Amino acid sequence: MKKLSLLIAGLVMSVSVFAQKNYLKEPAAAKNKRMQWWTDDTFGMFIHWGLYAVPAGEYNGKSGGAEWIMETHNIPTAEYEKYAAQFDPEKFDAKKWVAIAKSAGAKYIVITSKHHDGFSLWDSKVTKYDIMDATPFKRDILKELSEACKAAGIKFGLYHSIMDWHQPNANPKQKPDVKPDFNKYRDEYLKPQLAELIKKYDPTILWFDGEWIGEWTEEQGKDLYNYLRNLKPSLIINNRIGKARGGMEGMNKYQDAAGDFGTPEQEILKTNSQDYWESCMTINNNWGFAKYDHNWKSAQVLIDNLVDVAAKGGNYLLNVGPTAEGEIPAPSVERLGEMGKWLDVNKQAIYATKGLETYKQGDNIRFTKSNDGKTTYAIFNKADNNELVLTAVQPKDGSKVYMLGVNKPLEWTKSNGSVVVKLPAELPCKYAWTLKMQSSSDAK
Ligand code: H79
Repeated sequence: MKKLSLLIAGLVMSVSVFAQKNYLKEPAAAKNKRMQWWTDDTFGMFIHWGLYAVPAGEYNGKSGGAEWIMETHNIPTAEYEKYAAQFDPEKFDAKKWVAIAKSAGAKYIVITSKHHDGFSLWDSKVTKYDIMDATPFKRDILKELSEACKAAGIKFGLYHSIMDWHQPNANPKQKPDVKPDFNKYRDEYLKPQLAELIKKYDPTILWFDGEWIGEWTEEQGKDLYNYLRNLKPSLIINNRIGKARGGMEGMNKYQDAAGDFGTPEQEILKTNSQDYWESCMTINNNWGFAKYDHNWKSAQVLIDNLVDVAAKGGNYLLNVGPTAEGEIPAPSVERLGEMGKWLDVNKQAIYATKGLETYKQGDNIRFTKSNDGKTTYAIFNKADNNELVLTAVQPKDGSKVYMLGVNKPLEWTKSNGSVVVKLPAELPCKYAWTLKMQSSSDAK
């Protein structure tokens, strides 16, 4: 009898092991297909929101930190937990946030389900340290946002921190008298939370962070990657699920790493890359809301960045840090609005395009190409004498050259290897302009 039950148990185990697919061996063609929407979408909105919005970068009269404030000011857990009782964002309106993203031209959203502080923005069954049990707000933020995204045709993604300052088993500092058991945290907390998130909110992207802690290994990252893809095969997962990124530059420093894309943080790759990558950046200096931080990048800089990223073949994930009242700060909304207006005119040159090997000419011109390769776009933010001189990439002989947003084709001439395009007297937008032409055969 004992033997028989052992045999059955063995059989069940091998069947379930057998049913687990190894997604680390995914063929390139399958990966490319899975990544297609993400590459085509190019522009996403990152949202850092949690209890840290309450102190908003100030503790005991001292400024500093934002989403890292617990660490920056060494706030004891019992003290930090009290912010939960004050988290009551009455102005939170998921539809409004999604409308802001949409009118900015962002095609996907990535929001912090849990940042390093360990607080969960959804109704999690494995903890009371979440929006339903610990705050007076008692509304499931991820549920409202995921539904608003679905209704608006915006893809929904989640940022999730591996590092957790609140879980005693994950943080040696948390309770000095308790010996942390990281594997227990991983198996009984982290993984069940991620399974909950996939089941309840159907995210398209999982964006990990806080992977640099000593307890986490590439091996565990690979296991987690397979576990998650088996739960939802179409998931797109960043490279911070493992240990492969080389510092803030974000690209993998070794082959066969877990994860689908590189994650440069607060910087853009120096050149075009054929690997999948996404540059994440803040609009001011901080990710979470910080009341002292007024260092807003201009719309010009944000649009230049988006163009630069697209020309180098990447994605741009631009962050907002909403307030404890539930609002995206007005300076962010304004700039996102400018980006949206610009994209309305120039979207063809950004979405569903690829970067070129020759992705630039000087500082002021960037090139992209339609996915089918037939159309080349030259995007420029400065031109002298009402003309643009193209040397690095040129139109095919006989091609018409248009400016996006202008109906009539532009006059152009070619002499001594230079193409000179006469620009229209009236420009269709601010910040930067796009010339559209048929690709010449040497535009790689
Ligand atoms: O969520 C936002 C920030 O809170 C988080 N990432 C973005 C998306 C972030 N965490 N830390 N940092 C940013 C900066 C930390 C850098 C370091 Fe390191 C961690 C220095 C040493 C350990 C980076 C990771 C460089 C080496 C490992």
